[in-house]
Amino acid sequence: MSIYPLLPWTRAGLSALACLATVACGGDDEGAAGAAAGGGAGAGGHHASGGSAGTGSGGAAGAAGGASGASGASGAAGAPPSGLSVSLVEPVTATVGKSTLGLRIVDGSGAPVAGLASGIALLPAMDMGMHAHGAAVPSDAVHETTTAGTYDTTLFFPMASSGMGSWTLGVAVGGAAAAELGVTVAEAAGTDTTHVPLSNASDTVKSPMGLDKPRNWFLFRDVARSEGGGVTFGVFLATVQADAMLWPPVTVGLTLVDASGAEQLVVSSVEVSGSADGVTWAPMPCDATARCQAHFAGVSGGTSELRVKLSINGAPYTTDAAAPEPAGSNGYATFVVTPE
Ligand SMILES: [Cu+2]
Repeated sequence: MSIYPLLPWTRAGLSALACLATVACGGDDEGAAGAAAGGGAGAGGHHASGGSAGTGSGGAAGAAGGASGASGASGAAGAPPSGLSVSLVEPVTATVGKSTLGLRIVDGSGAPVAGLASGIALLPAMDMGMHAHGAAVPSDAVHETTTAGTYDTTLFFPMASSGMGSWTLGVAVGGAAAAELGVTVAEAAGTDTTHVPLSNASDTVKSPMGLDKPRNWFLFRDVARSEGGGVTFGVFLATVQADAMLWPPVTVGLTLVDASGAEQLVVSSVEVSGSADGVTWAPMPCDATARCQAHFAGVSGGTSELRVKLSINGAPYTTDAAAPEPAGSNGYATFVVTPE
């Protein structure tokens, strides 16, 4: 608890931001964040691994150094203007799952500062007392709006603020820490599924207690639209790196490192497929921002269940980390979907 306030912008934070900029970072796993259907069914699972020893934060701090390097792009943003002030645009409506938060950035004289989008890095962090963890940040998370000095940011939160933990959003501009903002993340409304973790027993990370446990790969609901006589459904795919603070988007080439910075896993293939009936499966191709989607013809515009399978490097990932059961339901994520 006491070490936490130092985390985001000291060792772990700054190198983590470097990782975000280059995408080449790796992962440990944190909190078995449950499959959060709205209404809060998901929060409990995450805490099941809580109550752990106080080593989590320290481990996080040590981790991040690893596989950054590369990418001159982040440096191109240059030095941040000095005296920047960053605040959240009200009202703040963050919920579990996909959320958009507005940032307002002004200079020392209070004038809006435009043109910063490519240099803004986000580091969401949840302080859970004995340990801390992050949330998923897409590579295209930040978009400048038409209102000068304001930026929309898209984040995917795995759990809600509660008595068990609170969220902050670290913001860096041009590689320098600019703000650490408190954010209240509410449970999602309704009954739609916000995200589902899948895992494979052979892909493990150290828990804060030092135990090997399956790494979570999260499918976050991204889009669900009624159109063309069916439903277009898409997920955003992220995983968790060894320090638990970084939840990188999953694309081919992603390198995951352990807490010492040693390479653990390189993503060489990502296969996502979906099914409305559990019988017929169709590819859900993933793009460069780790969005994977497909159109499901004939699915009604009402609430339905869509199933999504994930394979990484040819290995199936399941709801219980075990091999898929031929007649069971562990081989895919199930999303309750009410399309827009
Ligand atoms: Cu948490």
